[in-house]
Amino acid sequence: MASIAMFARTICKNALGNNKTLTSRYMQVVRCMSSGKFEYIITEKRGEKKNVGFVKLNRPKALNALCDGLMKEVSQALDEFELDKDIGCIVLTGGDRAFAAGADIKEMLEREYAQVYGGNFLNHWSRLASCEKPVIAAVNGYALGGGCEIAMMCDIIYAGEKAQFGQPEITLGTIPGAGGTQRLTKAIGKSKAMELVLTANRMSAQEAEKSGLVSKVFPVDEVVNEAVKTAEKIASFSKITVAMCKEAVNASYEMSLNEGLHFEKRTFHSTFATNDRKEGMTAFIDKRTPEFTDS
Ligand code: CO8
Repeated sequence: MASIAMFARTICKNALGNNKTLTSRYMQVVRCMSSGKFEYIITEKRGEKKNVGFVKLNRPKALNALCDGLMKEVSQALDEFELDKDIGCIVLTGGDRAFAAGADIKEMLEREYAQVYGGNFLNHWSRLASCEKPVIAAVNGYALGGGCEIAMMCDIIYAGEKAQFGQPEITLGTIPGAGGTQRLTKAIGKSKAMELVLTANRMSAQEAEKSGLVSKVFPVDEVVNEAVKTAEKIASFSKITVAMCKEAVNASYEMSLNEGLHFEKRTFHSTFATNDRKEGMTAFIDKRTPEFTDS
């Protein structure tokens, strides 16, 4: 393993010169690829064609509390799956009892203001939201605080029928810090978001589906398989078209209607520069299954 890492470092130096950020990110990927093992998560390739990147949060004794090491490993796994040309979609899940019970309170206890502000504490959590490939959250049990927030960073949320969502930070004398006041409000509207954030009440899977936070609810032991099935379907399409769809839907969060419609139209136009648009339409006319080449 040491020699693989040394070899990779030499390649990095040659290819990336003095770009320390890129070199360090690449080295993290190499380290985890060469060790093949994480402490707080389990990763696999799933699906019949092994085209689904699977990430399971695996810190069950602490109900998958999101300690710094765990979130760094999630980032590394995403880096790895993003670089992997075979992977078309990613599934993020936890355990039956907890998807994740929030940021690690024990780790946060002794932090001081200057330290968290100066170090931009937990800024790297946003890696999940910037993943270029679609991510489906398969949620069983508690998705609280940061747990609810990382589910909302995903593109689709499937929930087991006993899942519970909530933002209980107010009980700890703090507030949500990774989207609980922003993404949640956009997903379920002001009144429901206010109620969750101000009271720490939890929302059931059924209510979350009714409110639009979750797209489907399944029996507890089926939710992960259903998420993988959906991920396989997404992975069967052209990766370039999938990326464009994701980018366009996400743009609706950031732009006015007119700007968003313009962005959508131009992105639609740009699909005409791809081989996969031609292949998709030709296959329709020929009454056959398209063979996308991600080009
Ligand atoms: N952090 C650390 N440890 C935790 C956490 C947590 N968030 N949640 C549970 N644990 C630990 C418990 O301490 C306990 O450990 P131990 O056995 O060593 O005492 C173990 O997990 C089992 O927990 P419980 O005994 O409490 O299990 P219960 O079934 O009785 O209760 C609950 C389950 C209701 C989930 C309960 O554990 C709970 O309320 N947990 C805390 C939930 C919470 O408040 N979450 C919000 C945390 S703050 C946050 O997420 C802010 C995010 C900001 C992100 C900013 C990014 C930029």
